[in-house]
Amino acid sequence: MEGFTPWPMDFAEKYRSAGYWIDQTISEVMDESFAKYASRTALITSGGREFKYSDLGNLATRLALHLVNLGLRPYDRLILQMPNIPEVAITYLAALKAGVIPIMALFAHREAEIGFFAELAEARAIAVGTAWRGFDYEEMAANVQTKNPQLKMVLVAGGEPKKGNYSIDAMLQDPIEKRMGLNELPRQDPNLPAVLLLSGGTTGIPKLIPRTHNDYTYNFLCNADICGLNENTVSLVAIPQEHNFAVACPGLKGVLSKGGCEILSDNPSPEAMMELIAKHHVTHCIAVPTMIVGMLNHPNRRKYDMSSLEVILTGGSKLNPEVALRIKPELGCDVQQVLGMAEGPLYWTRRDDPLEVQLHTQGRPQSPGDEFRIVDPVTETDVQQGEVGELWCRGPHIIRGYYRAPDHNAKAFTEEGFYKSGDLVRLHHTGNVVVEGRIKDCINRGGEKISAEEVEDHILAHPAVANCAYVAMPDPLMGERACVYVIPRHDSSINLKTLNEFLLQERKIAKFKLPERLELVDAFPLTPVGKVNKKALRQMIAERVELER
Ligand code: J2J
Repeated sequence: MEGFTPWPMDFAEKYRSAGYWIDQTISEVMDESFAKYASRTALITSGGREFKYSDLGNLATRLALHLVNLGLRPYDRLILQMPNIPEVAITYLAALKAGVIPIMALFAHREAEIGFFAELAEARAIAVGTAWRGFDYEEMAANVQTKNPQLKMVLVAGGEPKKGNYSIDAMLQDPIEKRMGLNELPRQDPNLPAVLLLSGGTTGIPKLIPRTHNDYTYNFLCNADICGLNENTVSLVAIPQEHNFAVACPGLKGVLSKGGCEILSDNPSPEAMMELIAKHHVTHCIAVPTMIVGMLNHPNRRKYDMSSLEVILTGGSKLNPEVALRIKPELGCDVQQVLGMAEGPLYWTRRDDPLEVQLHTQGRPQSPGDEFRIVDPVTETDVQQGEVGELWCRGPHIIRGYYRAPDHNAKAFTEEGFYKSGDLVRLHHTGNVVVEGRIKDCINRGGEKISAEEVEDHILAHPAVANCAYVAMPDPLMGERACVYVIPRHDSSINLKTLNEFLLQERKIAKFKLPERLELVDAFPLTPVGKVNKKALRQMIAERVELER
C-alpha cells in the first residue's frame, strides 16, 4: 500500500519470533471470538439494543459482503463517522472483513476535517449516521463529494438515507450471504494496514496513522490482559467509539477478544455514565479525566449503586493526583492510568502496582518488546535519570511512519525508527513515566487534541486578522482550553463571537476547536530567533486567568 512505512525486516522477524505478531488478521481474531462466545452478549447500547456475539459476527459478515457487492475493493478507504450507535461497531468490523480501510473520524468533525481526510486518503466511501444533534451529515458528505469526485458512496445508518445514498440499515436486513459466498471476502496481508487512525496531537495539519493487522491485533490482545479483561467484563464506552482508546486499548476489540460485553453509550455526561454503570453492573469504565471529575463531583452520585465497578481506565490527558486519590474512597474502584497515543505507544500502570505508582505515574510500556528513550529535545541525547525529556518510542505496536507524509515522517521518526512523541516525561524511580508537559504545538482540551497550526491557518483566513497565535489556557475542568491572541489588521475589528461564526460557517471546522477566549494585542513576544514565543503567551494567559479567579 503506497504511502505506508513498514517495519524493517529484522524487526518484523524479531516481533514474529517473540510471538507478538501472530500473522492473523483482525477479522480472523474477531471471528474466533464470535464463534467461541456465540451465545454471550457482546454489545448493549444506551438506547437498549443488544447483540450477541453470533449476531455481531453475522451482521459484520453481511455488511462486508454488501460492501464488496457495492464495488469496494481491498485497501479502498472508507471514512467512518458515526455517533456511538451499534452500527459504528458493525461497520468497523464489516470494513475490516471486506479489506476496506476505515478512516476513524470523529462525529464532531465537520467539512474542513472530513474534506481533508477524503482528499489525503482518496477515500471512495463515507459511512455516517443520519442527522444527529441537529447536524446533517449527509449534506456535509455531499459537499465533500463535490470537491472529491472519487468519494463515490455515502452509506447511512440510523434512518432513511437521501436519494443516491445507501442505507446501512437496509443492508443489515438483506441476507446477501444467501446470494454471495464467503470466499468473496478477500484475505488481507497481516503486514499491511487495516485501519487509519487520526493523530491526536502532532504539529501542523492532521495526520493519518496506518495500523497493520499484526501490530493492532497485538495491541489489543496484549492490553486486554493488562487490564484484566475476561468473560465477566462489562466495559462502558462513552467516548467516541472511533477513538483508539475506545476501539483497541483495550476498547471494543479487547473486550470482544475475551468474551466480555461492551456498553456503548452516546451520552458522555457523568450522570448518564453512572446510570449505565448501575444498570448494567459495569466492571470497567473507560474515561478521560474530566469524566472522572464530573462523576466525583456530581450531586446525585450516591443515588447510583456503582459497587460492580472494579476499575476506571483513564488517559488522554493527565489525571491530577488529587483526583486520583479520591477514586478509591469515593467511587469504590481502582484506577488504571494509560498514557496512550494513536501512533501506538501505550504506557499502563498495573492493578497490583504500589499506590504511589497508580496515583502518581502514567505507567510503563505495555509490551516487553517496547523500547523507549527520554531525550533532551535540543541535543537529542538521553537525559539524566529523573530529568524531564521528550519520550521516544519504538516497538511491535508502534508505527514507523504516518500515512502519505514523507516530510513530516523525516522529522517525527528517528533513523532508528523511534517515534518522537512530543510529550515531555520524566522517569519515576519505580521505572514508570510521569507526564510533565509537551513540546508539540497542540492543545489538549479534556483529552480532545487540537493542532494549533491547523486552527491558526483557519483564523488567518479571517479578513480582520493580521496575525494570530492559538495557545492553551489552564482550566479546572478540561485541563486546558484554547485562547487565541490576535493582532488585528489596521482599522479592522474582531471579537470572539464574529471570529467563531466565521470558523464555523465559512471554514466549517469542528466546534471543539473553536477558541474560547480572544485577546487582542499589537505584537507578540518573540523568541531569540524571532519566532512567536508561545511559552510566554501561555504564561500570560495563565496569569490572567488566575487573577480573574
Ligand atoms: C497525559 N497526557 C496524555 C495521559 C494521552 C489510550 C488513552 C489515550 C489515548 C490518546 C489513546 C495521557 N496523561 N495519561 O490513544 O489508546 C496525551 C499525550 C499523547 C496524546 C495522544 C489510548 N494520555 N495523553 O489520548 O492519540 O500528549 O491518544 O501524546 O488522542 O494525548 O493523543 P491520542
